[in-house]
Amino acid sequence: MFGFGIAGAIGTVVVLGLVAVGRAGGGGGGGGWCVPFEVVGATGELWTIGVVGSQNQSDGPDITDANALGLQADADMTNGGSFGRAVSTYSLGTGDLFGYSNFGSAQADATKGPSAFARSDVLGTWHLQTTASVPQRVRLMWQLEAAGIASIQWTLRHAGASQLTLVAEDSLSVYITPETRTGATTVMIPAGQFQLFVVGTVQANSGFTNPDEGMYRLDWYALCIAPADVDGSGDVDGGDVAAVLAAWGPVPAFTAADLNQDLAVDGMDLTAVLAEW
Ligand SMILES: [Ca+2]
Ligand SMILES: [Ca+2]
Repeated sequence: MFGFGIAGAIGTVVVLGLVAVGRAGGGGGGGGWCVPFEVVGATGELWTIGVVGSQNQSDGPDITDANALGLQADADMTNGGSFGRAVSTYSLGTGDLFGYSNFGSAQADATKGPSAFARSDVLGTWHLQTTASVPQRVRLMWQLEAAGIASIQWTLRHAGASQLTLVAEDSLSVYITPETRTGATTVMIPAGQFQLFVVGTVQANSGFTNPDEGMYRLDWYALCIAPADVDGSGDVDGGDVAAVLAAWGPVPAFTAADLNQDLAVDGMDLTAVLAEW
């Protein structure tokens, strides 16, 4: 399932003399440090257009609008002999780790008629709450895929008292040529609320030179790791001490070496790393 090395990134973490995590083996109740987020709300739209034009395009679009996120939006129609199909769906998992997955596709089959068009979109914000009341280190991992005429983007922001602050983001847009993009980052985040924003679109058109099918997909995961594992290597060792020393002084929010998130990397952070060696 995790084709981009989650298990390898986690490995086994030893803290305070206890074997704390053995996620790759899957046994013993699993868990890791925590599941970083829980969903406290969602707003947005998930909708599709499956249009099927007649020869003279006199048939207008047929829109399926599923405002209640969590429902699958699906349009599948034939009209005037043409055929278009679009679908967008998403799922959330909060078992061993927090996961979000979104898929959209569009097909327009010219063999069944002229000028078929289909489109699928997602525009949503998921409101997340950290499950811990103290700063925690979170490993973010994602994979983006797109083909045809498609784009997909995610953005994670911290909801501060007066503003939203970017934590991490990535996007992928393609024209015809399929692409896959994977990424990972380790961030130290304060307790509180966050927003996961996702926007994606895909379309297909059989009446022109555009491809008659397309897709986008986003798989996004977040999990807690050892707070002192500054570089996300799976161990707390000299590499983490070096990372703390390299970042010494005032730092911006979410800096990996700022364990207590007081916007400074100093002796308190170094002490915290040494305590979890
Ligand atoms: Ca480390
Ligand atoms: Ca600090």
